[in-house]
Amino acid sequence: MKQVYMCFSTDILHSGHLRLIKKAAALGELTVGVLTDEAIATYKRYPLIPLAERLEMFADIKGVERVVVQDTLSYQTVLRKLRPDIVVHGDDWHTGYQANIRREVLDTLKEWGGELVEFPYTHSATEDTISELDQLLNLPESRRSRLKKLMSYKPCLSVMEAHNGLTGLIVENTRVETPEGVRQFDAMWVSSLCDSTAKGKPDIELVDMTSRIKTLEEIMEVTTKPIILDGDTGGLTEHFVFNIRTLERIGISAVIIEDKKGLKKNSLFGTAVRQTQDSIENFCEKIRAGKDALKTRDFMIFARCESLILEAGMEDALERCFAYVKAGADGIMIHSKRKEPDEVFEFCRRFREVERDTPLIVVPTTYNTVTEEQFAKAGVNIVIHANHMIRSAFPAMQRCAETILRNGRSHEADELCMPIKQILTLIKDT
Ligand code: SPV
Ligand code: MG
Repeated sequence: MKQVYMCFSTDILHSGHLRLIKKAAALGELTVGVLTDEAIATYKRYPLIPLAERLEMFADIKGVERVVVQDTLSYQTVLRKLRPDIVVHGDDWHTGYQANIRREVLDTLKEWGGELVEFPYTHSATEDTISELDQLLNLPESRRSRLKKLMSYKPCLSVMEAHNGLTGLIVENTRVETPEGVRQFDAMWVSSLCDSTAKGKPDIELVDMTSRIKTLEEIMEVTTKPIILDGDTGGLTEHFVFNIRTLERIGISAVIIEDKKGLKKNSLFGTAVRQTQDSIENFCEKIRAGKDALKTRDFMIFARCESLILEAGMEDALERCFAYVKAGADGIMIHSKRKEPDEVFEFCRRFREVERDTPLIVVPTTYNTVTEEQFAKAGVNIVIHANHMIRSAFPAMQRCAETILRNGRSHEADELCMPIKQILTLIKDT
């Protein structure tokens, strides 16, 4: 009897899948590979049904002899292990990122003379319903816990700034194909700088928590990816404990609070403006009070250290961060405004000598020649691109405004603008 292999990433079965399974089972003894949550999350949405349940689901289908876990998008490892005579797939993977995977399957099968059988892929109306089910991913319980899950899957997460519904949609939906596969952002950063700037206000904790939460709600309404909030200093501890519960309840995954006090100014001013660092004792007390106020284990408080920004030195940064971890911080964000990454790398190395697992976060706005891959090697777990949606939008909008003023009409600005047809259909369900 011929050995047949198929792999599935779907968590909701429809008649198209069942027909394909029936055809595959008719060719021989069918093994179904089930992709791990981790592998699925790297290229499309996070699965609604976890791996263990999906394994059971496929095992119960008539014609499926056995199920195995496939833990990468690439079939190579699993195929070399099983050496099937036939691999079955729908004929919808000739283009895009899947084309590389298909080519690799063909090359691997050649090693033992196996063959690829492709059946016509049939779109099912159920798939439209499934994409509506994606909305379940934005329920607070589901979204809140997903940052922690993603951190357990991936050594380093890529996080992008969003400051309203539209930028949230861009972070949610932007995908690029690279030779290594599809890339997308893992989560969103709701920056105090960008949230304030979008409202035409300075980044000095003037935009209050009620307004910050309105921004969060706007983003959350149209997206599903987890959110890290820039919580500035966290304010008074007595206020922080209330605010943090609100954030946890609405489905935010983490807040980052910085160890400054008094009138906060943006860190990228460095020592050019007066900024005061809080005492280790006070800041640890704030972290402890925040942790005590939480109701779930999913929500995280990350402590942000400003010692390097304020030129208080590496020893001060390390002493503080070790204390913050002891006080219960779920991770450390080390901030720097140097052009070179040296001090951040030194911090990571020395921090990791003591704290092997505590998540480390960096915000490489100034030292941005370093890639996420290089940060991952240095032990960093989250890279935040903190302000790039608003910084790219502003010059584009200003150029358009100037072009219209200069010409007394908008014709010359057309090339700077998205076509009307596209803006009309940019938002789904318009
Ligand atoms: C923000 O994005 O608001 C931050 C990061 O706090 S930074 O602007 O670099 O201080
Ligand atoms: Mg900020």
